[in-house]
Amino acid sequence: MSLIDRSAEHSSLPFSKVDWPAIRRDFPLLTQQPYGKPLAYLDNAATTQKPNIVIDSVAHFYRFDNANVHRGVYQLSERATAAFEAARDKIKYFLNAPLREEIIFVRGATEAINLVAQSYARPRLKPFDEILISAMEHHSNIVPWQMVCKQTGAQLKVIPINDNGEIMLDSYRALLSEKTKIVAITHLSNALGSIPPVQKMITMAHAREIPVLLDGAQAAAHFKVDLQTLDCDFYTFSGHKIYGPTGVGMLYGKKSYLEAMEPYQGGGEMISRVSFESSDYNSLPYKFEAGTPNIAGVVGLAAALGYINTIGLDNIRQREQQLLNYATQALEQTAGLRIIGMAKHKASIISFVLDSAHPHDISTILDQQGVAIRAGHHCAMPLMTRFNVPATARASFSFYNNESDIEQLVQSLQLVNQIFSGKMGE
Ligand code: 7TS
Repeated sequence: MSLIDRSAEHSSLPFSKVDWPAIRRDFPLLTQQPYGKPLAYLDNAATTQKPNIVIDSVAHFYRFDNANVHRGVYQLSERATAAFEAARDKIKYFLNAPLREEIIFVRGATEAINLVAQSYARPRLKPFDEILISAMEHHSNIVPWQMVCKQTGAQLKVIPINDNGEIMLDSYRALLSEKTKIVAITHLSNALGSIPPVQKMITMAHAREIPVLLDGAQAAAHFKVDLQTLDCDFYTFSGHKIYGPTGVGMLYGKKSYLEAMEPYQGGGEMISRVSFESSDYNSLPYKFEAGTPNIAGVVGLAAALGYINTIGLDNIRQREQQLLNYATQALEQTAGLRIIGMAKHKASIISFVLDSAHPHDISTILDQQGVAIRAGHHCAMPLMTRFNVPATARASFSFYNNESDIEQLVQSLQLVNQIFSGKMGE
């Protein structure tokens, strides 16, 4: 166990006192030695590893508390319900959301965006209305809107980005119009690491009374998100990218919007009365939570948020910025390497290409050196087109990574260069 104080919900530990090596030891998977090499897990943007406290809380739930929620009147069910609803409060505080009923449990960011697309946008949009997204969205924040466009005749408009991977605010301003019915943008690009100026963008959209959805799938794990300050209308993140289990995530929506929306999934739990003629929907948040939820996942997610709070998101941000700077400098010195995405405001995600090798070859060779990175289009194919590359290699860092992981990455890239320049064994 690390030496951080788990009794405090919010850590007051100063940065210099945080024991990062001890924190790394909280993650049992990281001690593996693939091919006999230390594991440098650098695919945190795809999913994060889980600390013992999360693994243990899920196991504890199944061992001692497992029952369905909101239905049984026996002790076990009441305990499961209490744990489930306590997690909702935890998320509310984690994001500084105004109300607990504004937090809806879903499978993940993908399901949350589909929910807003189908329940908010679909019934309201008319032909030639516009949905505004950015050029650096994940497919999860593109395809659900394309589906709504097909269903309603609305049109998808795209805010361009500059060569550094930054939103072009003047173009955004010009694209906002009375036709714009919703703006949906990422809070942190999974493929570039760019952090868009979302606060400004929300203010600009709100000046025209246009609601804004922020895709926080990446952001929530890297820096403090304060929904009352941001004032966005919808926000989402996935549990598995924030040290929690897979298959669980959350959607925040302003109560006024959620109340006016019809659910797009029907089933148990989301109704207050059913007859064969008609049904009345349950109150918020349950009206959007049809069926048995991922209860153990929700419990694990609450444990993950508690864990993050004990380290402190400010400490996490500072540590990850150190790693980002260290890695950026080291990678820039690697022959033939070009970083894609040099935004001024970035989190710890670095996409790059090498002159000598295709990203898939890079990641295969790196794997044999114990380095796990992602290669491909990162579910952001239009972004690859924007930068005129078929794919990139991507290293994404968590606070549990360290300088040795980065050195292992850089040395392995030098090996790739040697192999592909035919200099091996000379
Ligand atoms: N939005 C962003 C910005 C993402 O990075 C991802 C997943 C999603 C939405 C979808 O999240 P899900 O949990 O619902 O799947 N991003 C990645 C990635 O970069 N590599 O694998 C998944």
